[in-house]
Amino acid sequence: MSETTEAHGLTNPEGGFPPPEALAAAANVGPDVYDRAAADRVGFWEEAARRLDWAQPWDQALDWSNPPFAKWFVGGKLNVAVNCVDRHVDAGHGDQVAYHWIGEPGDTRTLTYAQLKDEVCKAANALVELGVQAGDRVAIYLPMIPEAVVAMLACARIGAVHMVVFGGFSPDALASRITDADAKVVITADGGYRRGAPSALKPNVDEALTKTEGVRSVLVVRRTETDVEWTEGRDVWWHELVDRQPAEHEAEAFDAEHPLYIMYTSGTTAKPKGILHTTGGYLTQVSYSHWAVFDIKPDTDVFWTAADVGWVTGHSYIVYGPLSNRTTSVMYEGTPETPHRGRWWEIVQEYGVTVLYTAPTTIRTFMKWGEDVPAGFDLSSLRLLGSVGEPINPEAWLWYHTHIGGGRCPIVDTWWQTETGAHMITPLPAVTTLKPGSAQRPLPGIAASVVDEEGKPIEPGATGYLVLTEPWPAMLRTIWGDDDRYVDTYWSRYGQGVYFAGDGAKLDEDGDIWLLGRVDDVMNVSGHRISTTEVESALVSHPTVAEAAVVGATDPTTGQGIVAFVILRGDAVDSGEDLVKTLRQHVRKEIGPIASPRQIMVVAELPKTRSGKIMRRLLRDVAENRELGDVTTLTDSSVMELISSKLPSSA
Ligand code: 6R9
Repeated sequence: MSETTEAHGLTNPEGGFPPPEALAAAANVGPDVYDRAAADRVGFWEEAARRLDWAQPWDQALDWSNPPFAKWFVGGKLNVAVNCVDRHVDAGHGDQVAYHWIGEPGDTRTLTYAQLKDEVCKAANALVELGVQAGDRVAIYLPMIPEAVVAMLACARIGAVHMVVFGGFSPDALASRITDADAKVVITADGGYRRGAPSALKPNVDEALTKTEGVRSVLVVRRTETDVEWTEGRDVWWHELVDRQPAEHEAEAFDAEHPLYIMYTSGTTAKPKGILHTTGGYLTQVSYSHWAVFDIKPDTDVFWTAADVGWVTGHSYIVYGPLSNRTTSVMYEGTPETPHRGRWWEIVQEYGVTVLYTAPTTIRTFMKWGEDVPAGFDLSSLRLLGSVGEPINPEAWLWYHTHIGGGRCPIVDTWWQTETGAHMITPLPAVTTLKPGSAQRPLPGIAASVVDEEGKPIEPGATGYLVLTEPWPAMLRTIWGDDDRYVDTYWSRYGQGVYFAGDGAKLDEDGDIWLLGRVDDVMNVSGHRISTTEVESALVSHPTVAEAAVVGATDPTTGQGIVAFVILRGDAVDSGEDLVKTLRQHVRKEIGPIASPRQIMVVAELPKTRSGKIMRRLLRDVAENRELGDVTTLTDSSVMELISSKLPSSA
């Protein structure tokens, strides 16, 4: 924790970053919260659940009589859409902006809570007209436009289960998800804007539907005005069906354990897992964590989760968390470099964004572009920053803190998963003295531990596996249609009631948790366990490196050899062998000789999923000279061709 690095001219102070006084004085949550939650964990979550409107109170807060199948708020009933929209309108906040939406080409839309309510009611009526009933599955394959939020809430309102598929996924990926979830309706658009051009969606749906049966209707939003093929009797325009519906819809309250949505996460190899979330517990934890971790002030904050709704982060922190807390949010359709590299900072300046939440990969991209870009904008409205998706290396943390946060904004590094539904390990901005690179402590009400192979808690200073030792309200309830796989994947490794997260973690002397990436990203070099994250972090701490991806490739002598792919910063010169030597030495110095990469390759891009996770599996294929595996979940599949063509050894 004491390391101070000269790289990028940023320093990492010995004592960490204490909470800013003004923020702490006015914070939603103070230091007492941890003891309160520890004294009565379930009672703490009941208190959090009372932040919502229940049509019928629960009889039992937690039923854990049949682990790992949890039931929260048993007997309680509520409607998620009413909690996210109607109750704010009823309380006189109808004119408050729910979303400042910004299209990539520069078009904008403002949606107040009252307007959102009307749209959601109309869409709910439209789905009913299409024959959708409570419990039916509806696939949503949309760009980042307001209709994505409206469609999700309309489903929630009528008790239909939404299943959002990221717009960058292929027809095959869409088809297999539709089949697995047995969706009856698909909601899509003609296309969306990405990198300055319309990118088609409807043709992908048409193709997907040749590979799966059971879809009766396709509801199509017009966004790009591109021509689309039309299947009469199946396809319906959103503006024709939804716009003519009445803006009134009587919402029914659903059981706390009624399914809310399915979200597929890619497994490493096997078929994607449909993670099932339910109603009451999910909304409770998402709402509480959004309010506590981002210190949300509904009357003054402008909150921006710069992510896609096709990722769980979008579900929990673009839609359900912010709306349940009556937040004003920014929603942006496009990519950060369109039409210029200052687009995000222009948005922060124009809308006065106060809280920004994004992924380390994006922060490293901004580092690569240089601090002069954000320096050209007024970012003084920002008061708090968040990070999610991957371990954030200290360099990127410090850069974000200095060049985006102006040195005054705390950064909450939030560890969680599609499966956990909401934040699990995270600092609290008014309480925690921040350590760059560490997610630090479990959220109040969450029980976590770092254990060894046998499941015994490790000593401070050691490395092990992150586990969750008590059920939590927003936990997944099962894998859709596959209870056995649910039990096997998450709950079998350490026995009953212990959730295996699949992430490596280190405990420091203060008991703070440092996430080390997925366990399958741990390399074994001559019997030493080295995390890819550690080596990546060391590489990125060198002034010439913007981003790094590290994989372990089979090695005849050492078991695995470390292969690194690096992207240089904009102003760095690729001096060939000299640079490679310098970087090797740098890693040696930072971690030790054992971590020195066998091979270092300078590349222009890295293969990433939409949530910003590097697909190391594909890099491993390259490093081991294999045929590439499935590339359908990449944002840009041409990246792999570029990388392969650069490889001297892959010929
Ligand atoms: C929300 C989300 C989950 C995996 C998780 C871990 C990694 C997410 C992190 C983090 C370190 C953080 N991860 N946040 N690692 N620090 N703050 O990303 O969900 O797409 O399901 O991924 O992401 O490896 O296990 P999901």
